[in-house]
Amino acid sequence: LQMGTDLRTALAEGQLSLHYQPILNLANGEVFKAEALLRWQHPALGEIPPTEFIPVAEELGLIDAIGSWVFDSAIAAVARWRTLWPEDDRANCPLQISVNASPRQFTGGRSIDGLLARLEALGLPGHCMAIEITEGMLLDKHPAVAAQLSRLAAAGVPVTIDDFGTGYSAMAYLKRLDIDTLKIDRSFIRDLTTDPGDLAIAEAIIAMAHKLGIRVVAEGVETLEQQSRLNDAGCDYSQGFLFSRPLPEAAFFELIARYR
Ligand code: G
Ligand code: G
Ligand code: NA
Ligand code: MN
Repeated sequence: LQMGTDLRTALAEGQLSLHYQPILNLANGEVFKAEALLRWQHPALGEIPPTEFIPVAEELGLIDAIGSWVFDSAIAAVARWRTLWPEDDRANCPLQISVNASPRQFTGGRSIDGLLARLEALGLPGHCMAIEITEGMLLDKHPAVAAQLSRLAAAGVPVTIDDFGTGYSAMAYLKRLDIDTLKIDRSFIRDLTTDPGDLAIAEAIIAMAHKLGIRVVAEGVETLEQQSRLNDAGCDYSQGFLFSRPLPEAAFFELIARYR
């Protein structure tokens, strides 16, 4: 597989980068959260989307190395922000960057160990990071997943369920596991203002989450109408092209400096 060979080179030669998509706090208009999204600039083929190369990385056993690189790079970005804006020191954690994790990273890899060690080395509290996983990972009945989630919770690293509402899993895990945030999948947000069914689902997710002490991010918010409906429904955070596309670090820092 050519892509596998290229991916090894990409990691070694710095062709990977992270973009950051801000997550807006609807209650106060501030931005203290963002999602890190992996980008690969291939020297010959141009940008290759993560939906194409992440599955290859998983198959070839490269995902742990790439995942560790993602964790380290996201933590380094928080540390740089702290250096650039030393006055912005809310409890030592001026920014929370959430990173997507693949199942493999929870069931045998070393990247969770690496993440916790790196946070400690830089003196950053756990909530400077958050980990996004999908419901499917909780279905696998891997005892390793629950154990890793407990370790993250003990270290103060919040866990987000990504693409919430699209999986097949039962929701019992929501009270069993220490889940910080649900991210409503963007398929429910797209037609929110015209499809009463989508609005009902979003409202029900928000109400249920809040009763369980869980926060809610709406993903894929593209219009003001969607955002104000979500705000009316009590949604905590908005992420989507309306506020900002995923941005390179410098542009991301410039943008969020104006929202705090
Ligand atoms: O940014 P974009 O919409 O192209 O992302 C597409 C998909 O790739 C998303 O589902 C996202 O979760 C996944 N993805 C992006 N970055 C990472 C990453 O660092 N690790 C993993 N495992 N998945 C990622
Ligand atoms: O699967 P995951 O939720 O991690 O994927 C996040 C992806 O969603 C990112 O690749 C990002 O580019 C994309 N995304 C973020 N906001 C929007 C939006 O408002 N509209 C659309 N269509 N995609 C979005
Ligand atoms: Na995600
Ligand atoms: Mn999603």
